[in-house]
Amino acid sequence: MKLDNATILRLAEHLETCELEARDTPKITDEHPEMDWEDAYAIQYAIRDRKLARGDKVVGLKAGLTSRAKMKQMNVEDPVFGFLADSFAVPEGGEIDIKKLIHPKVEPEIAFVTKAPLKGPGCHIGAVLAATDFVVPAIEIIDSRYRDFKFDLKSVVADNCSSSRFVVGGSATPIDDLDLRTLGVVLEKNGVAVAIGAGAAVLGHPAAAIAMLANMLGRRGEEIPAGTLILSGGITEAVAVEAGDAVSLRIQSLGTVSVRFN
Ligand code: 0L1
Ligand code: MG
Repeated sequence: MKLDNATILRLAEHLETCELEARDTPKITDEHPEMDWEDAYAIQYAIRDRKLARGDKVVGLKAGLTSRAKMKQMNVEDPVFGFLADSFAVPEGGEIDIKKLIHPKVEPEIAFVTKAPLKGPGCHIGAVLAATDFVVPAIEIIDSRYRDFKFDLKSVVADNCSSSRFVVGGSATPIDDLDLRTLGVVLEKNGVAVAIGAGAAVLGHPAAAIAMLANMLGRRGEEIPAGTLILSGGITEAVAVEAGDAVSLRIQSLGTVSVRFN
């Protein structure tokens, strides 16, 4: 690690305050170019600790930047992971007050819920499929705290990978007879299709993102517990939204999920 503990805690407080007060900031590596990956995840975990201390619960995990479209949009090469707190959850069909966010974008995702723990290293797609209870369609709302979404990967990781809100659909689908790679995905904004894709856009198979996450956590001595909700990553590039927008996601065989911004 390159940063001392006081700096980690100060940066966590800074980024979380930006999140809670909906204001942006230059990326933190401008001030700390020496920051390494351990520092980046230490800041993210310190944000998580701040939320837990305030009574939030961690209800899930997310893999980010798992599709070529997202990597290209953000000009980065590697996936990342973050956590989901209960305060991020929005009910299906619910409304989000855009004044509480900075510059939100929506992403169409397949969310997994596990029925058995997953632990890397060595986790693979087969293990993920065996440990999956069901999948649900999900809209992730990302809202980078960095000005104009301009960042590098370490700054993104520290900022909990732009996590902001998420909405999951109400119908749980077991995966036994599904090929998640070929499921068609249509994201609509105000009734117009704005992004179209298929499950395979996420690392060739959305379960590969979950295996990657288990392996990344395994290197830290952590596992994915049974009963965890996991967003496997945006299938298309993220789409900007503004007040008045209604967003709806339809995933073949999995159903729909929607959210409005006011
Ligand atoms: O969920 C994601 O893929 C977000 C990763 C963080 C980068 C971004 O803000 O797009
Ligand atoms: Mg995402």
